[in-house]
Amino acid sequence: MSAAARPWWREAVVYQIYMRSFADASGDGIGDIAGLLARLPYLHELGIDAIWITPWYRSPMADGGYDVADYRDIDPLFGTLADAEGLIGACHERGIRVIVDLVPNHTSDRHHWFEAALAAEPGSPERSRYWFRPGRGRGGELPPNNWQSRFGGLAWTQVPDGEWYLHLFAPEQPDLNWANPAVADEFDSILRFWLDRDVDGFRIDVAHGLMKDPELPDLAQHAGAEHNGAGSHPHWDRDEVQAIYQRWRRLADRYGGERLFVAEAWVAGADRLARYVASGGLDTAFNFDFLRCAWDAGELRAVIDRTLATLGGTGAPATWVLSNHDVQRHITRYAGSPADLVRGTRRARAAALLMLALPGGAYIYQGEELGLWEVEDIPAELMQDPRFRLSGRTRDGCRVPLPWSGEVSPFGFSPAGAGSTPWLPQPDAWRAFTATSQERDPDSMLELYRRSLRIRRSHPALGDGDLEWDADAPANVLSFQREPGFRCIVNLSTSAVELPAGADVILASAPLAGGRLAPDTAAWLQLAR
Ligand code: TEU
Repeated sequence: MSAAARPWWREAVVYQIYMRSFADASGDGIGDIAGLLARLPYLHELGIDAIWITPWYRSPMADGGYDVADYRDIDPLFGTLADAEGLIGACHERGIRVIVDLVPNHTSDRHHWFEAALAAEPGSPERSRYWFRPGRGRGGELPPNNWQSRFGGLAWTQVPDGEWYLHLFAPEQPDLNWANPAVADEFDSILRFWLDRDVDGFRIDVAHGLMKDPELPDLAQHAGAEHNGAGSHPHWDRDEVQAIYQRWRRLADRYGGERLFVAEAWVAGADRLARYVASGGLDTAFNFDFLRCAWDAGELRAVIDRTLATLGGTGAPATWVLSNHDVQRHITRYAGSPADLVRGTRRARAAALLMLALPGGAYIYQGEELGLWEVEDIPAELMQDPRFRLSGRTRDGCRVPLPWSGEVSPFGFSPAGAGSTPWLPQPDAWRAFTATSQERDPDSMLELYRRSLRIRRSHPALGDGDLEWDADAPANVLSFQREPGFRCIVNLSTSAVELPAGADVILASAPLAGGRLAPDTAAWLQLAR
């Protein structure tokens, strides 16, 4: 496919906006649409193709907005629907596409459907939009089955009349019953609402969770994980979910304009993931195998090969992702134990060049371009993640508001003199990691991202396509070539390696020592024609 003929999303670099933590214009310590609008020049300068905005809808914020009370309105914390429309237009003027986050697995317990369900009788049509069931035991005092919430504890909560309702996440997030046609119709209408506002795509939250075995059987002891790899787990990655996505595909195709659906699906490996992008369903899926992979040449190569081989059969492009708002930031993940952030940062710089050189699209999570790490000392009383309350494990450490400028918190996140504090505390050490300070430093993480994205945009070998591994690469070195004339080399070994003769280094993640590539360093090379 020629570059002009292929859909934009086959090679897009998408920047994830976690709105609460991106930029605060109103001064309440929580990021908002006006803050994002004011920072569009920064994103443009960074050189990304699209932004994905995590849920901005009306929500009681029991799970940072992943508990939606009204899918057709914006939460007042973030702005208004008119602000959202204005933002979409402003992004398009700058050539930035907009992907919104669709949350179809569950609503908020404050959604009018759930309020109506609580007010209605057992067995009513209102209850049948969710999963209400009588309990077990003599007086129904035991939950209907043994399913567990992803956030910890039972996946069932009892209501005053004795019935129980299912929630695979927090109790404030009741699961919708996708076997009820009213649910599917409602989501068709929600998709149209946002397509009519000209969004370029949707990220599908918990895409692997929508269908449940209608018998709601107990999980076998060993099947408690997120998947069983066979399409028959009682509630994860069931084969029937694909019919929903085929229906959405048909709906979006009527709009034209290459709308993207990207699946957030935690499943058992590349084969299962390929189902989401095959046969007229979603377009791409987050490659969490890459995100979960250790800093190890053999393991990385195996994930890359498996990804490309499995997707090859579907025609869908690969995606690559290192961090998001649910997982430990990758600098910390790569820092090893005992945690060595210098080592973590060196590896993260090399990983960025690896990710951006691979065939397909890539996702950048806000702040990774600033070299931010996981904040691990947030006091318990300031934690906001519902998972912390339910299981003691928090995701707040990767959600701390960004440092933009200045020497003290809020580091330009909120306007000067706002008098508020950011909704999660920022480390003092981030004074050396603000966007403004990095803009002046050619060796900063920000400059590495800017330069690599600029090269990626203009180099004909990068983006969509394929790769060929270099058969002569030394042990623990990843080296691959892309045509025309490009090579990426990543040194995961413990000693420096020679670069091939006659190649020009176009970018390196660390200074080269006498033409040699140090450990935990990557380089992009232009090969002689
Ligand atoms: O996450 C879905 C999900 O399955 C998570 O539990 C994921 O496995 C875990 O966070 C990895 O550590 C999505 C959203 O990304 C997350 O922020 C929401 O809390 C969740 O859905 C519920 O909507």
